[in-house]
Amino acid sequence: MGRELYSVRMRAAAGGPHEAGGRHVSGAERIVDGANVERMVARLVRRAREHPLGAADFIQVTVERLEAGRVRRVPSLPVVTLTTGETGPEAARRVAVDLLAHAGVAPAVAAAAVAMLAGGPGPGGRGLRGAAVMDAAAGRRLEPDPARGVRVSRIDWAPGERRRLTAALRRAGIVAGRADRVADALAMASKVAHWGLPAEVGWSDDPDYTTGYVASPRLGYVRLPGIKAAGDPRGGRVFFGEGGGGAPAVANLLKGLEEEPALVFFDGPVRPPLPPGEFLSALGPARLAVEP
Ligand code: WAQ
Ligand code: MG
Repeated sequence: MGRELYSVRMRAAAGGPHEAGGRHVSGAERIVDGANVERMVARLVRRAREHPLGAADFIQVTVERLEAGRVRRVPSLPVVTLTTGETGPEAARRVAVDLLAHAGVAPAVAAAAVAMLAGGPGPGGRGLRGAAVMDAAAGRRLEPDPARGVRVSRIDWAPGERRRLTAALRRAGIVAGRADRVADALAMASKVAHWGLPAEVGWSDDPDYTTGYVASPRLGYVRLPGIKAAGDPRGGRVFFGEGGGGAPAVANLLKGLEEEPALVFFDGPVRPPLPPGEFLSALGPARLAVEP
C-alpha cells in the first residue's frame, strides 16, 4: 500500500437520516490506498442498496485521508466457533453470559447486557447505530450518548490480511458467504480488545444472520451460532468498560475507538468448531469480577 491511506465509511438508513429518526440499515468501514477509493465507494453504496434489511433512502459515504504514520497495527484475536447452533437461542445466550463472566464481567451485568440485546438495545426496542458501553462491574452505561452508542471507526484489515483470514476460515469450515461478515466483526473486536476493553458481546440485527460472538483479550473471538432465531430483527453490540478511571478516561478511550485509525493483521489461529462445555472447562473457574 502506498503512502496515501483513506478511510472510506458508509452508513445507510430508511425513513430519513439516522439523526432525523431514520432506521439504521447498514454500515461499513474500510481503509484503502488512493488508487482504490472510487471502487470502494461504489462497492459500499451497492452493499447499502442491496441490504437484506431493505430499502435505504439515506446513504452517506465519507472519504477521508489518513496520516499513514498515525495508523496503529493491531493483531487479530484468535477465532473459535462453539457448537451452539443445535440447542436454540436460550442456551447460546447462557453460554454468552458464562463467557463474559470468564472475561471479568459481573454475571448479573452480563445477563442484563444479553437481555438488552435480545429486546433491542435502542429506544422502543429498535437498534442502535453504535455499541452500548456498560461498566463491567456496575452495569451503568458509560457512553456519552446512549441513544447512539459508540461507533468503532477507521478500522480495516491491512493489505492481504483479509485474504489470509478468509483462507483460515475456509479451512475451519466457515464458508465464503459468511467470511466477510466474520472479517468485519473480528477486525472491530480486535481493535476494541487492543484498546483495552475487557469484553464485548454482539449479534447482528439482520433477520437472517443468527451467529453472534463474545470477544475479549482472554477468550479471543468466540462465535456463537444460533444466538437468535431466524427472522428476528433485533441485535446490537455491548462493549464492557471499566468506569473506575472516571468519566474523562472513559471518554478518551471511546474517542480513540471512533477516531484513531487502525489496521489489523491476521495473527491466527482459527480453531475448528467445539462444544461450549469443552471450551469453558479449559478456561478454569470464572475470574471474580471487580467490586463495583
Ligand atoms: N461500531 C459499534 N457498533 C456497531 C458498529 C460499529 N462500527 N457497526 C455495527 N454496530 C452495532 C450496531 O448497533 C448494529 O445495529 C449492530 O452492531 C449489528 O451490526 O459470524 O453483522 O453489522 O463471526 O448487523 C457478528 C458475528 C455479526 C459474525 C455482527 O452486526 C460471525 C453483525 P451488524
Ligand atoms: Mg446489520
